[in-house]
Amino acid sequence: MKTNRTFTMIKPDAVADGHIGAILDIITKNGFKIVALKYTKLSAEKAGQFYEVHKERPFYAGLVEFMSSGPIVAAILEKDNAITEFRTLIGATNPADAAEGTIRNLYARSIGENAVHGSDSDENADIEGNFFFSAFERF
Ligand code: DAT
Ligand code: MG
Repeated sequence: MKTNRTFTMIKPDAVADGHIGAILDIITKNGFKIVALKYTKLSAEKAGQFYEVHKERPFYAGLVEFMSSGPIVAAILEKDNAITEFRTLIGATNPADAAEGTIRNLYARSIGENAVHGSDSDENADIEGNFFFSAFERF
């Protein structure tokens, strides 16, 4: 298991709001190397699979609908201590609680439409990266 990688998505709100370039710029300026990158769109079925861990939560249906509502950017990022460093860079789930200058503070619309995803563990970073990328699409 690689402990220096995380997985991210720029979610449909931030793509629709025109923030792909700004967000990738923040990510790379903060020392993350992009080792896989894809512009794609999740079907409701795929979004449901990705967020399966939340399927009993009251927000699950809305989350699946939102995440399949438009294109996203998926990426695997590399940096020492990537999971923790990236969670710090994106800020709290609810942008109202996200620290100044974090990606969610700058670009999220709401707790549900919060601009970016970041893996919460090395194990999930592996699972999530494999969900989107084959061995030929990562470097
Ligand atoms: P995070 O994305 O910060 O890891 P999470 O894993 O708890 O947060 O939840 C996954 C996503 O589900 C989150 O990015 C947005 C949505 N979500 C979480 N809590 C929510 C809530 N209370 N209301 C609406 N959407 C919520
Ligand atoms: Mg999470």
